[in-house]
Amino acid sequence: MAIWDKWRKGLERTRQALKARLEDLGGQSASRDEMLDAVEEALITADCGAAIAREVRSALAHRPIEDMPEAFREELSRLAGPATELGLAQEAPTVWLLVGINGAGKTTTAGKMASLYGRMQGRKVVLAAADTYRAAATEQLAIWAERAGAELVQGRERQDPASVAFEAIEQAKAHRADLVIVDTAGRLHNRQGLLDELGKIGRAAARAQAGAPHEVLLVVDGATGQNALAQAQGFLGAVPLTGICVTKLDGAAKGGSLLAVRKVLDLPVKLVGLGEGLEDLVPFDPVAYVEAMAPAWRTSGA
Ligand SMILES: Nc1nc2c(ncn2[C@@H]2O[C@H](COP(=O)(O)OP(=O)(O)O)[C@@H](O)[C@H]2O)c(=O)[nH]1
Ligand SMILES: [Mg+2]
Repeated sequence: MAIWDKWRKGLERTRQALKARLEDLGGQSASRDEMLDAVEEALITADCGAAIAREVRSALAHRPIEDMPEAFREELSRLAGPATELGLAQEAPTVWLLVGINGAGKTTTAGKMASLYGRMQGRKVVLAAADTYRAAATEQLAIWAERAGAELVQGRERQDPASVAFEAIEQAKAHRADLVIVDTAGRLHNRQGLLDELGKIGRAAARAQAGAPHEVLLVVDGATGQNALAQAQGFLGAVPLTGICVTKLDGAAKGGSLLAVRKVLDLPVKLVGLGEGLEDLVPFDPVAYVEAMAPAWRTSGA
């Protein structure tokens, strides 16, 4: 499937939700206030959250009615931020760390990333299974490694996750691999325990390779809407994050949550998950995001 079709299909439900609220406005020759109300409600329906909905509303309030559909898209684009590449090491291997709560989609994303940046772009990838608390977590990553054609470094059960990350980087150097993607655990006995562990993994990576980790991506579940925001806030300021991966944008009509998460973290969205398959992870593209999400609607002035 072409990338554009993936975006459209993934954001189908969100687009329909926005459309249901916006598309009749032209025919009814709605007043400015009715239109602004509809825009605000539509954005809340798509889980952008009240702050973003108000922000877009006030930006549109001064525009001529006939410009509103275009201004709506412009605002969403501005809020989505620019497309940003993932950071690379000057000298291989590059190390990328995935963090986030249980079920957010870290392991799946690690596997999809190995396919996207490995097999599809010709890089040699090592996947590090640093979630050593559950045997099933390593098995799940092993299946992805197989599918993506990547090497897997797995720890013994209960092995210190930081030492698994360290060994994976050492193996990548020995095997002349380009990229190490570290999958981590999402749940520990408490939040501080998790954050301490992630900090320790980061320091182990830095000992093994200069400048590592070159990315620390927070993986958040976009299908949980405003809960994604709470997930993000839990990590805010605790781990030095460099970017966001929003998964499951296809899962519900809550694609606007991406905007809310970006705003609260003030970090670039770098990747999005648009489905469960190996090829359903794509680099974030704000133009495709807005085009796929914003329905075509006209105003009586247009
Ligand atoms: N529909 C959809 N499902 C996803 C996506 N990413 C992950 N999932 C599903 O989310 C569930 C949890 O993913 P997992 O990678 O195990 O989460 P982890 O606990 O953070 O490692 C799995 O059933 C995945 O198939 C996505 O982009 N779209
Ligand atoms: Mg996992």
